[in-house]
Amino acid sequence: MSGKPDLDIAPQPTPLLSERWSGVPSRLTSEASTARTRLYSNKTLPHSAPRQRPARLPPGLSESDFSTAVKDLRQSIGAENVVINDQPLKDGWYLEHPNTHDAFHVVEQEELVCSAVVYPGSTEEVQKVVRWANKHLIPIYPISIGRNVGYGGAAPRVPGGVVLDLGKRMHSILNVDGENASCMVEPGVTYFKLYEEIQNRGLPLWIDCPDLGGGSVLGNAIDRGVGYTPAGDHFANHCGMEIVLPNGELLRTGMGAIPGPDGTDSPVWQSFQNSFGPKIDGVFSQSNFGIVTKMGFWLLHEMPHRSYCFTFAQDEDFPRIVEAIRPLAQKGVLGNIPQLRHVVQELNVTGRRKSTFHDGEGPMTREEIRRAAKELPLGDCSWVFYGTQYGDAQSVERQLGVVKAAFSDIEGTKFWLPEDVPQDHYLHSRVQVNSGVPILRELDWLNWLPNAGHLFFSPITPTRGKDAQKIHDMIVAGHKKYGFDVFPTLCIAGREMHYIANVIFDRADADQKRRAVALLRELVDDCAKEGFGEYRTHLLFQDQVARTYGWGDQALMRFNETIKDALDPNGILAPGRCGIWPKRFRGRGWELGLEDVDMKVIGPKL
Ligand code: EUG
Repeated sequence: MSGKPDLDIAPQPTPLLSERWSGVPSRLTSEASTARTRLYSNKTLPHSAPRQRPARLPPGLSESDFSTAVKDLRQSIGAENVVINDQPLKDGWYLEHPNTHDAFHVVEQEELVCSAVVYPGSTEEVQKVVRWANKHLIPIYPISIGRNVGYGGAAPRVPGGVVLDLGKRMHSILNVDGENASCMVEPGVTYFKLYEEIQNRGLPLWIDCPDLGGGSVLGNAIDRGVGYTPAGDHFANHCGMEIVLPNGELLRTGMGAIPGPDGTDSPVWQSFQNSFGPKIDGVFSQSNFGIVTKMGFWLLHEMPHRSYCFTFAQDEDFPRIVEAIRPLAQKGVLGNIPQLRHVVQELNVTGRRKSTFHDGEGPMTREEIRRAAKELPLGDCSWVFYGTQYGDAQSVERQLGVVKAAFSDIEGTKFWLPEDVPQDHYLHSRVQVNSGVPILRELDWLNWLPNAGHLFFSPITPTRGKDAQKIHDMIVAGHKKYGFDVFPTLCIAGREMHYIANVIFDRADADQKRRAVALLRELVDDCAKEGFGEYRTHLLFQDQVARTYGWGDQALMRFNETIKDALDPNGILAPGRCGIWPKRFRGRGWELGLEDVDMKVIGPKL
């Protein structure tokens, strides 16, 4: 990059929730502006650069085909609701994020981009867009908010696809039912928005949120995301969906399939998850079979809670920690989905730069991590377990006794309560997230490197020391080979753990981007050889991951393709999402695999 970057780091307020559906609640304005200033101070890339190439067209369409199609759509849903993506691309940051491309691009910024963004204002308009896509054979890619960070953001899998940005005009909280402890939301409702609404109504209810609060409640659930209260499995806590099918028809799942009297909704839609016959909600998660326009969720009743952490002395304690956790989790002693983090996370969640601790290339050494950790509130340690117990004080005290006893055999273990650490320590952030308060703390990771982007590698490991160690060893070896720091966060349940390795790279460094891709490709492959797979992955790894689930000569994929072809014969809905290609695209060189590290062109290989 040449010249002086046009950095716009003047302290400028980030959009508020009261001004913009995707904005930040006023209680977080100062955190947001600090985060923005800090992130931008670590940026050397220009805010935006002139486009190197003409705007992308949908595959197979000429410029004039596309312009005819756009004219057609503008007439049907309003000219202002169809925007061509021909302006300079801006990566922005979490709260001012793009809906045109992947802000954390691991390929060239202009590669994984849409041709246009469309803003439907109602379910009927979503149906219109779907019928339009069928007529013109244009791939559409629905997003709710577009903050699927580390997994592809707002980008369509097929360059030149049309992004269907549902959130901008469909962000109503359709219902909050205090008696049923449930709600129904549209795609553009963020955790921030739902939380504020429940607070404003004075209801004694909790939501469950992930680590960052700006995502879509609906979008996160259908991507099968995780949160940290007792209702941390988001998809498992949904109740009822409304879906626009790829042919434009409308479907309701669960008890929503029973029409209420006089055109009303069934009164049990948010009370019972099933209908009669096959339970089909699952096929609309991590798929491209329909566009979810409404979704119900169960809420929790607020309750007293106590967050805490344990520190463990040795890296080698890892399998013993896992063994100690398993019975606690299976018996329900652990009230939530706790996190186990390596101590290096203590460093990067302070928002400091890696260069504070390490000179030059390559990952931090163990000695450097140890030296830096010594200066932090929890001191020199190896693993940190962040948990929360729920219930009245006496009950929490008893539960904590059981948890402490379980870890007592591991030498050097220390127990910490929020009052034992300074106000700015991460444990206070866990207090909030583990009681359903959406925040922004985890953004601090991205100050580790200049222009930081990140990718998640997210295998499922058994909650069993031996297997967890095996996966951890593969991840450590891979990171070493490709020169990345290992940032493991494990979200732990009784029988499995979501092992989340966050690969942080400098978006200005093409070689780092290439190495990040090579690392992910290799880890997906290594894990698959041992019978392990990922729960979720970035767009560009979805083909590879989907095909690791290949038991029975790709029986699962063939089943998914059968459904896809039946529901979407023209292949217009998010082709390639989760590795599922409609027959119009299938076997024509779109699929990406282990060998696709240099992805100069995302599209049919010649
Ligand atoms: C995290 C957890 C995830 C995920 C991405 C990030 C946590 C980061 C359990 O799933 O997919 C602190």
